[in-house]
Amino acid sequence: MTTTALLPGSYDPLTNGHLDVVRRAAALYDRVVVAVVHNPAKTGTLEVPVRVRVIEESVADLPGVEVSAHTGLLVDVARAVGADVVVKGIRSETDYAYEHPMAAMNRHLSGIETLLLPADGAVAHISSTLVRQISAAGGDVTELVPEPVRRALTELS
Ligand code: COD
Repeated sequence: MTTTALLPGSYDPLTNGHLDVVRRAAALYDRVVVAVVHNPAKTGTLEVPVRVRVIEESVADLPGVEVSAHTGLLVDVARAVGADVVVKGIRSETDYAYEHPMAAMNRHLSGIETLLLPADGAVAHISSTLVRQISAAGGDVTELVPEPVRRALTELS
C-alpha cells in the first residue's frame, strides 16, 4: 500500500530548511505532497503559482514528490490529496508550541497523525521570514534557498 505524506506550509519562499524536510520525508514515504496552503485574502511576497513552480523545480530530482496549492482547513487538504500522515519540521520550542496543538486538533478532527521532524542543525536557523528580509535588503541568499527560489526573489527586486 502506498503511504502518502502531506508537507504543508506557506513556503513564501521555500528554503533549504524546508527542502531538508522534503528530502527526509521522501526517504520515509512513497509519495510526498508539498502543499502550499495559503489564505486567498492575503498576498505574500511570491505569488502562489510562482511558489509552486520554484518548489517543483527544486524537488525535480526527488522521486514521488508532488507540489500543489490549497486553501482552507488542513484536514480537508489532507483528505483531498489522500494523505496518511502530516509531516512538519520543528526548529525550536516555539515551533513545537505552535505545532503541538495543531497536531492534536487535526487528529481530533480527522484522526490524521502528525510527524514532527527535528530540524537539521545545519539549516535550523533558516526561516522564510529572514530570507525575505535579507533578499528585500539586497543581501545574498544563495546559501539559504535553492537556486530556482533565489532567481525568483531576484526577479522581484
Ligand atoms: N527546518 C525545518 N523545518 C522548517 C524550517 C527549517 N529551517 N523552516 C520552516 N520549517 C517548517 C515549519 O516549522 C513548518 O512546520 C513547515 O516547515 C512550514 O513552514 P512555513 O513557515 O512555510 O509555513 P507555516 O508555518 O506558515 O504553516 C502554514 C500552514 C497553513 C501549513 C499552517 O499554518 C497550518 O498547518 N495551518 C492549519 C490550518 C488549520 O487547519 N487550522 C485548524 C486546525 S489546527
